[in-house]
Amino acid sequence: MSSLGLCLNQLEEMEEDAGLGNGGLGRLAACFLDSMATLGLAAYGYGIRYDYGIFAQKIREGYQQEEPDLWLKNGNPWEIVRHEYTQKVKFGGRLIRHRDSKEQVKWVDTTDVLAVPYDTPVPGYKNNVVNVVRLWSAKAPNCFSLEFFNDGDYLKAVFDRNSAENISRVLYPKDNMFEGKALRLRQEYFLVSASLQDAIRRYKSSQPGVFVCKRESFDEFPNKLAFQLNDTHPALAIPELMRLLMDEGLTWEQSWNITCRTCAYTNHTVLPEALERWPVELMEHLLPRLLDIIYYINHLFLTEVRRRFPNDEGRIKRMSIVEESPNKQINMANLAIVGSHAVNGVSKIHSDLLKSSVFKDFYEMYPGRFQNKTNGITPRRWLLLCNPDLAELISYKLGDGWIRHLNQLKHLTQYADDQCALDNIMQIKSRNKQRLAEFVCKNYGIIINCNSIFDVQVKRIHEYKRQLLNCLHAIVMYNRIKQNPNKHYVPRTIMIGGKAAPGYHVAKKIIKLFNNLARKINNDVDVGDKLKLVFLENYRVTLAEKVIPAADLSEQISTAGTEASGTGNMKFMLNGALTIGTLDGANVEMAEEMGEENMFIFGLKLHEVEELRSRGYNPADYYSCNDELREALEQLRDGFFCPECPNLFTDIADNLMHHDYYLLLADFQSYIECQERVSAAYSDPYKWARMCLLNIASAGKFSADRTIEEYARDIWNVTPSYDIIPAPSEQPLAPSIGVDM
Ligand code: OAK
Repeated sequence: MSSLGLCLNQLEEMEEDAGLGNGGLGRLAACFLDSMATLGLAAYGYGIRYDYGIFAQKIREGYQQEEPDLWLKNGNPWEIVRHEYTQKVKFGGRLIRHRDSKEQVKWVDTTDVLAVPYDTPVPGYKNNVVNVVRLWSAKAPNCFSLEFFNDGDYLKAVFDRNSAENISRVLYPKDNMFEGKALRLRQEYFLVSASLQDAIRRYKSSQPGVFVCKRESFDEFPNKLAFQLNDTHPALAIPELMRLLMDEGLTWEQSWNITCRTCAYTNHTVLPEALERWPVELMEHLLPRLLDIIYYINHLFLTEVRRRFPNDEGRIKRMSIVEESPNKQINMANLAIVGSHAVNGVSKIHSDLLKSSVFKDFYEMYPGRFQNKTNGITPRRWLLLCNPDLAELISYKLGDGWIRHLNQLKHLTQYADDQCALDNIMQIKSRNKQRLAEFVCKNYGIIINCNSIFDVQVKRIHEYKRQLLNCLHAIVMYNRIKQNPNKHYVPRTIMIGGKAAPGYHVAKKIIKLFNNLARKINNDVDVGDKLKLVFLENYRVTLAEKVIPAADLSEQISTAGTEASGTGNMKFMLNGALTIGTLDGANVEMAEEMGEENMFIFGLKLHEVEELRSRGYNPADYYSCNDELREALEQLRDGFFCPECPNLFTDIADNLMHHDYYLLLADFQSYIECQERVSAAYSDPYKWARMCLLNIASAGKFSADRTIEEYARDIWNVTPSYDIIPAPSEQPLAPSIGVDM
C-alpha cells in the first residue's frame, strides 16, 4: 500500500459505515454477532440489505437535514452474493382451501419477489471461527409483470419491476416508533420468509441421507435450530413457520409444537407508540395465508385463556392477538408471546416491568416463559479497537485474558489507590480528549478546552431520553456564569449527538434548540472556555468510536421506566467515563456492579414516577417555586435564544410547563444538584481517576459474551459447535466451517 502511496488509516476513514439499523436495537445485534462467533456458536444473523441505510445528518443553520446514505456506491468488498441460495417470497393472491382443512390451503395467484442473499463474514476473536451475516436483497423475477409484456406495455412492465425491488430500497428511519406502512410490512415478511426457507433448506441438507419428506423428518428441527426474534419486527416468523411446515405435510399440532419450541422473543421497548399493530385489512391484502393462520392461532389461544380464566372477557380482550377496536389490527407482541417458548426483556428493571405491567396477563398465564437477559456490548470493538491505549494499559497490568473474559477487569481494583496507574489512565483519557478536540476543531471550527469536563450525550434524539433536560442544565450554567462571571467554575464542554427521525418535529426542534444555545454561549466573551456546546453532527458507529474513549461524563438521563436497557451507557463505562444517570434500564445494574458511590444518580425512581403520575402530575408545582427553572423556561419562551424568530421555542417551553409527559421538571432540581456534585468531583483529580478505574473494573458483567452465554444456556440450549483453537499468527488459517451454508 505504501508503494502505492496509500495509508491504511486514511483508507479506513473513507470506508462507509454499514448503517443498516436505527439505534440500540441493530447495534446490539451487531455486538451479539461478534460474541457468538467469538464463543464458537454456529449462528447466523439475518437482515435486509438496504440500498440506503440510515440517512446522513447534515446540520444547516442549526437544523437537521437528511441526505440519502448510498453506502454501496463504491462497492462493498466484504460481501459475496450467493445466487444459488435465492428464495422466492410470495405476496397478495388468494386462498384455495381443501375441504375445510386448516392445513391444506393453497396460496395462489401471488406476486412473487426473489430474495437474493449477500453474505458478510463475521470472524470470532482470534479463534479460527467465521460466522456469516446474510442480508437479503429484493429482485423481481424474470417473469415479473408478464401480463404487461404480453399486452405490449413494455415500459409499464419494466417500471413495475421497480416496485418489487423497492422492498429492500431503504431503512425506515424511525427509532422506537411504529410506522404502519405497507412497504414496511412487506419488508418484515420478506426478511422472515426468505430466512425461514433458508433455514429449512439447510436443515434438510444437514439430515443424513437424502431428505425424504415425512412427518418425522422434522422431529429434530427444534433441537437443531433456534430463532431469536429481535423485537416483533420478525414476529411473522411464527405464522410463516407454521405455513412452511404445514406445506411440508405436517399437521397443525405438529407444526405448532415445532414453532413454539423453536421461536423465542426479545422485547426491546415498553413505549406504547413503538408496539407494532398491523391493520387486518392490509394483512388480508398482502398476506392472506398468514392472516388465516393467525386467526386460527388466536382462536385456539383464546379458547385456552377462557378455560384458564373463565368469565373474564376483559382479559380476553387484552390478550387477543386480533384487536377489534379502535380498528381491527394484529397485535404483534401478543402473537410473539403466544408463539414462543421464551420471552425476555433486556435489563432487570425492564424485564420486571414486562411482568408487572405491559405483559402482566401473559405472565399470569405463562410465568415460566418470562426471563431477563441484560444487554451487553462487545469489548473487542468498544475497547480493544476504539481505545487501543487503554486496552494496552489493561493488558500490561492484567494480561490480555480480559478480551475474551471481561470479568477479569475486576482485578484492576487492586490499582484503585495506585497513583501511577491512575495517572496512566488519566493520561490516556487526556490524549483521547485531545484527539477529539482536534476533530471538533477541524470539523466544526469550535475550539474546546481539553481541561474541561467532556460531558457527552450521544444517542437517538427522543423526548423520553430527555436531551432537553441536558439543554436546561446548559442554560442554567450559562445564566450563572453571566450573573457572576468572576466566580470559579469547573469548565465544561457539553456535547450532544444523535439523529432525529425525519418526521419527528419535536426531536428536530430539540436539535435546533441545542444549536442555538451553542451559538449564543460559544460566542459570549463572558463565558470564554468555561462552557462550550458542541453538536456532534451525523452521530454513527465510527463517530462513537472517537467520542466514547474521550468522554469524561456519560449522560444516561431517561425518565425511570422508559429506556429498556441502553448500551451506550456500558460503552462509556468500559472506557472510563463516569455516568450521570437515572435508575433506569441497565444503569440500575451498572450502579449495582460499581457501587452507587461511583455513579452520579439522580431523579425519581420507577415507583416514584408511577406514584407521581397516579397522584396527578402538575409541572407548575415545580417551576413556580424554582427561580432558575422559571428563568430558563421564560428565556425559551420569549425568544432569548432565537431573536430572529422569537416564537421558535415557545412550544417547547409550553409543553414542559403544561404537559411534560417525561417529567423533566420533576427531575430538574435533582439533576442540577447532581451536576454540581459532578463538578466538585472533577475538581479532585485523584478522586475522579479512582472512580474511573472502578468503573472500568466493574464493567465485566456488560460484555455481550456474558449475555450470549445466557441466551445459549437458558433459551437456545446450545453449546459451542466449533473447537476454539486460538490461532497463532504464523500458522495458516484453515477454514473452520463446513462448505454448505
Ligand atoms: C426500536 C424499535 C422498536 C422497538 C425497540 C427499538 C429499540 O431500539 N429499542 C432499544 O433497544 C436497545 C437494545 O436492547 C435498548 O438498549 C434500548 O434501551 C431500546 O430503546
